[in-house]
Amino acid sequence: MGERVATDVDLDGTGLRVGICCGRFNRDITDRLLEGAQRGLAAHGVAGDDIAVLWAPGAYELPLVAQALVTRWGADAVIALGAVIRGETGHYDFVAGECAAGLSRVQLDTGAPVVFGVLTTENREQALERSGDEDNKGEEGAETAIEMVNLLKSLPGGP
Ligand code: INI
Repeated sequence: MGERVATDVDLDGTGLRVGICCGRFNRDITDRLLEGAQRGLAAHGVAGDDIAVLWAPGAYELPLVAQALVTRWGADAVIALGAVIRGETGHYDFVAGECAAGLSRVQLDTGAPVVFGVLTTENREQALERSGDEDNKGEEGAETAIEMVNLLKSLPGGP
């Protein structure tokens, strides 16, 4: 789990609906991120029935799926999981950049937090390191999703 400064962060996920969209590209890595995200959500009280998992071809498609999870399934937050590895693609910058920009747009357009759990690494080894038991960006993403929903709920007029 990544290092966080201790604050009064609310990580109670009870009753939250969380969508997870995963890229099948580099699936050995994204499977590990998904396991981490599910572990993190369960640890903070999100019920299995309140989690939807959708698989897209690759990271480039994740923004559209994230949008559908919010607008059509009613997700309170979405965790987007993917792995874009520079050494293995000539169009790394396009795939990673459009994925990041699209996910950001979805969260601003819908008002629902969309977590960027997409690994963008130089090589496979780095991607494995960031999807392991100690350091897992999927698990970290689960906490970010819950924290953001609760943060927004705490504001007057929040969801
Ligand atoms: N998609 C990924 O998720 N990771 C990659 O590393 C990757 N590479 O290497 O190209 C990748 N490409 C596929 C892309 O996301 C789309 O699925 C495809 O371009 C069709 O739109």
